[in-house]
Amino acid sequence: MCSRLTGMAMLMIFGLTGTQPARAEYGINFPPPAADVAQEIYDIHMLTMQISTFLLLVVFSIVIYSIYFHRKSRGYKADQHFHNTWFGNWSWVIVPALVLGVDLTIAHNADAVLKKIWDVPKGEKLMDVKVTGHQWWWEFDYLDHGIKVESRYIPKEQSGDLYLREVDNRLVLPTNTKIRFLHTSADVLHAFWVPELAFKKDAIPGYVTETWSELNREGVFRGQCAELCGTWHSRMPIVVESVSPEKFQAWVEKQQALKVAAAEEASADRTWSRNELISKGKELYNTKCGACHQANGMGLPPAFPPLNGSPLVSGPIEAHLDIVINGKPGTAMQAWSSLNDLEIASIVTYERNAWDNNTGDVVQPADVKKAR
Ligand code: HEC
Ligand SMILES: [Cu+2]
Repeated sequence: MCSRLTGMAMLMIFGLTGTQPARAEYGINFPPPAADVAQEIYDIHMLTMQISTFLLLVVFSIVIYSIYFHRKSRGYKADQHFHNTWFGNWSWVIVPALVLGVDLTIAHNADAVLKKIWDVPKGEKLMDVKVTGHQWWWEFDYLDHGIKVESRYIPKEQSGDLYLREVDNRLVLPTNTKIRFLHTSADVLHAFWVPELAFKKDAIPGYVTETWSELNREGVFRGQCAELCGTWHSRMPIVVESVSPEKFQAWVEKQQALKVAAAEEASADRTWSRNELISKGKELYNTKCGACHQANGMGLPPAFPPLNGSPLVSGPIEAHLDIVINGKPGTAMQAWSSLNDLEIASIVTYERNAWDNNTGDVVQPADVKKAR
């Protein structure tokens, strides 16, 4: 706390002496922006800090001076005629007018920058990225490239110092490219927030809203879900990896190749062994389902039911496939139909054989295809 206060005092003092963003090194200012509009926000922040620091110094100097020199023990007699002087009369108007002038200066700047942020450039093609918030992970659809990225936090054992700040798959974006973000949510309110990109935007179920940004430097920028969205709101970090357009193109090609390979692997002609399905299924279950149903299958009742010992999971395969493929409307159990046949087959096989669920059942991709 103490070092924080010292840091803040330093920030205020240094805030007065320069306009370069070097103060970020103190670690308590905004992170250095990575987009022009973000820089403008940063500049407004610094302007405001400088004005308020200046006013603070003026006011406190007068207060401290008065307390010391005008104290009773010194025999100070209060001026009985101040209000009859010209300044005594007019200061009540002049001072508020000056303060209002300062306020309006800040407001005018802020308004101009806000307009820039909210007005997505018209008349040119922007790169489109659809950002969908889920409990509790992010889905990024690169609409122009046919790529989907699922981004989830990494557990403490693997993330070390970056706990709740690192993800398995980053949002890779090119520099010097205008990008339009389309925000929506699959369940409850979330908010996409990466300070270096300039904006914070709510993800609202049933609505699509847009923002835009243009990165001006490479780097790794970390943000968070900024709308309380349930138990693991804290497990929704966002990591943007900003790379040159050439590196981005190479990344896109690699993702597209991976997608083709996965689709080929999943094609229903192949019959998989029980062990193959279980080991694939375990990994998929732990990343995609474990947040709610837990790695040990015990869920978190009453919100999230256990799958261990669940009559549905050890009952007919059709009903099990049905809830996984179609979800259960009105609950947190979403439809997982975007997973391919092999993925669903392995997860379902795993659930039917994991923990105490020794059904011995094997579900093949062909069964999933039929159930869709
Ligand atoms: C965001 C939380 C969440 C995630 C993630 C999730 N589920 Fe669920 N799941 C639920 C909830 C809530 C229910 C209970 C729905 C209801 O009210 O019947 C449920 C129910 C189920 C059931 C039925 C259990 C029973 O006994 O009725 C199965 C099977 C199931 N989920 C499988 C999965 C699989 C497979 C995945 C991953 C691909 C998954 N779930 C991911 C929340 C989740
Ligand atoms: Cu969230």
